[in-house]
Amino acid sequence: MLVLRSSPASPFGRKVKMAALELGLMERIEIVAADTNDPSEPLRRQNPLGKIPTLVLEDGTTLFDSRVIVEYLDHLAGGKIFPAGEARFAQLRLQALADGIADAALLQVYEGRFRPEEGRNATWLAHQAGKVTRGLEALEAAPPAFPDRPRIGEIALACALGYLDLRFEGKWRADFPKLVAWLDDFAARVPAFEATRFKG
Ligand SMILES: N[C@@H](CCC(=O)N[C@@H](CS)C(=O)NCC(=O)O)C(=O)O
Repeated sequence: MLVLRSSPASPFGRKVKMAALELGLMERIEIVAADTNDPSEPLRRQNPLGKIPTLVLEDGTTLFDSRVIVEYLDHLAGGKIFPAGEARFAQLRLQALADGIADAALLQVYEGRFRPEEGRNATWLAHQAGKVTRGLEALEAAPPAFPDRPRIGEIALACALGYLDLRFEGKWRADFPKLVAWLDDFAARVPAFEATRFKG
């Protein structure tokens, strides 16, 4: 079995789980929850960065981060969610943008979690929020069309939007109606999205 160290709320862990479901690999993966704040967590030996998702292979080799893991899973499945040729770069770019939105959102969450209120930096929070807003504006201007099966860029985007719903009470929805419609369509066509939703 492959072991995925993750947590239910992680947008990057969700991306890996959705990719595994889409690729038909979920039966080969055991998900073991990781506490990234626990200094005694084996995760810190599995991934010196102490980050999730981290994938432990059968021979003990570990793979991180999520972009490497999804490429590995796609390789195991014979190449389904990373298209060939020019289309590959459009998907990699979309994944980078979606992951960047999730990263900037996560950093805002961490600012609230790790810093006492009086130490929080409003300028830095606004800097991160700007990345999310500009990313969503770019996507709203041209929501990515996707064919019958989602590819890695679209999977990453759904996870980033799902994370904004989870941690920011879906406030983005008021300003980005085309992306709301895009996510509704994605959720209707890709059961793996609902199957990996964290409701807590
Ligand atoms: N670029 C990484 C980002 C992973 C990441 O930021 N994971 C968060 C949880 S969603 C984490 O492990 N945070 C704990 C920490 O930074 O110590 C990826 O794509 O996997």
